[in-house]
Amino acid sequence: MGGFLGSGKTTIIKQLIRGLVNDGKTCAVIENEIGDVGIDDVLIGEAGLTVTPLFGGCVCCQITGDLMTAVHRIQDEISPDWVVVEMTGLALMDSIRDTFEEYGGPGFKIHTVSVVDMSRWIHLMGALAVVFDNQVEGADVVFLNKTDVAAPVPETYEIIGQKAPGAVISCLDAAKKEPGPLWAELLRCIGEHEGGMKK
Ligand SMILES: Nc1nc2c(ncn2[C@@H]2O[C@H](COP(=O)(O)OP(=O)(O)OP(=O)(O)O)[C@@H](O)[C@H]2O)c(=O)[nH]1
Ligand SMILES: [Mg+2]
Repeated sequence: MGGFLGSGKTTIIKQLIRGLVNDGKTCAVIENEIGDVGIDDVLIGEAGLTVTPLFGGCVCCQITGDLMTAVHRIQDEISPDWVVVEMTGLALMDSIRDTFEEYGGPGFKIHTVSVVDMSRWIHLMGALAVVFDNQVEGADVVFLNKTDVAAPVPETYEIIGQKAPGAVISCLDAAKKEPGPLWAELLRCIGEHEGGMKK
């Protein structure tokens, strides 16, 4: 899961893993070290999750090293149904996807999710166009988050849709959303994206 700093990735991941665990699935979470809101110990204890902090900050620079090592270790040691990776806010989606495709190995299925902060996206798109565009372009699913602060308008879908052709776009206010619906919504979006690719 990628998306700019503070867009709501950790908030969404916390909701997703609660829903996922309620659904009887196992998961591991890989967190970057940037950001002051982590996946808290209480949640980890409750859900039986493993969090592997990556050394250093920028996943882009380290992706061929630490990240894949962490993913393989998790696969070997606990073999969860899902591995959820929170990328740093500046990570580029296409380099992450390429690396997972190259080093992930057989049986490894990748779903890329980009979180866009509705309260700041227009500003970010102007000021950090390269990062913004790359994070959205490479996504299978785009979550428009913080819709309680700024609701998307038809032009929002048009612009994001042009930047992310083929991505399934879904609206959230992750701070409020119940865990079950958010996990179900992600599965729905992934299914819709895969269905679209087969056509
Ligand atoms: N109003 C509102 N606030 C939200 C929503 N989702 C997340 N937030 C808040 O946004 C802030 C940042 O959320 P995080 O989940 O830490 O964002 P992040 O993308 O993980 O941040 P970094 O890891 O630092 O890049 C927190 O104060 C959240 O409570 C939302 O849907 N609406
Ligand atoms: Mg975070």
